[in-house]
Amino acid sequence: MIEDAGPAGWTVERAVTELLDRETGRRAGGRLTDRWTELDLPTAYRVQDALVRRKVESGETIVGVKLGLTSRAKQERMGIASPLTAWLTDVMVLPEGEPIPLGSLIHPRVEPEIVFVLGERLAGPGVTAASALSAVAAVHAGFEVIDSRYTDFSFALPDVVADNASSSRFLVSASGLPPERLDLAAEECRLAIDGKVVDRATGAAVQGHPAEALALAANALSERGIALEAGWTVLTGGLTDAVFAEPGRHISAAFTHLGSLTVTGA
Ligand code: OOG
Ligand code: MG
Repeated sequence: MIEDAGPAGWTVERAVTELLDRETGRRAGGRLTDRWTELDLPTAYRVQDALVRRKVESGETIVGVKLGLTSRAKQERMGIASPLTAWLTDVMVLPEGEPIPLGSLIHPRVEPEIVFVLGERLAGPGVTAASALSAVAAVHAGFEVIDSRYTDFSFALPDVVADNASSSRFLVSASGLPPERLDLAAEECRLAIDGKVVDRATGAAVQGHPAEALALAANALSERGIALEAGWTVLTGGLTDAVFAEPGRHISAAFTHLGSLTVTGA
């Protein structure tokens, strides 16, 4: 895409190149907004979309979307109160039992999430939690591995949106349950490090109910002409604060009904 450069020579494509270089070079760096002071939210989403377009051009496939900053625990830790959306691709899938590849990441952190797999296409606007949930085929336990391309995970909202919301890897439990069999607001998750529980939260932590987060994603994406497709995976956002992955550290999440998951850094 050719477009006018901003005052400091910034373009969407230049920002994409910078963020992808950091990812492949395993280097975190300063906030884009420190140097590209005009970077606003709509432009940041254009960076995010262009970034995933580059990944698709290099052979990756879009498999779903994620929400970020949907719980108070995450919002308070990151200092940003607005939820956001970002893209998931097939390369981000971490098969269950495989370690987190610390050698190819920058400073990965792990957070437990409630995950939806869609049975039907879901397009906003006007999506409610109830209509969102009726498009869900199965609910799974999940972990997201986030790996910000900013030093110390320090960013403003446009920075993290441009960086595809720190997305890096994710894993989803093998078996899911139909949503009607669950009370997702009450579903509890206990997060443990090496067997010791360090945090806990229920699904209500995510926008009151994870289906509210799904509706939020469908409605927000519709403003950019994007629908959620049948078969897509949706990460509804970290239930608790994230914990750092470290060599040999076992991080596990035990849910009331969704089962348990463990990941280990290696
Ligand atoms: C931004 C991504 C947030 C979540 O689940 O809240 C996110 C970050 O924390 O680096 O994925
Ligand atoms: Mg997340």
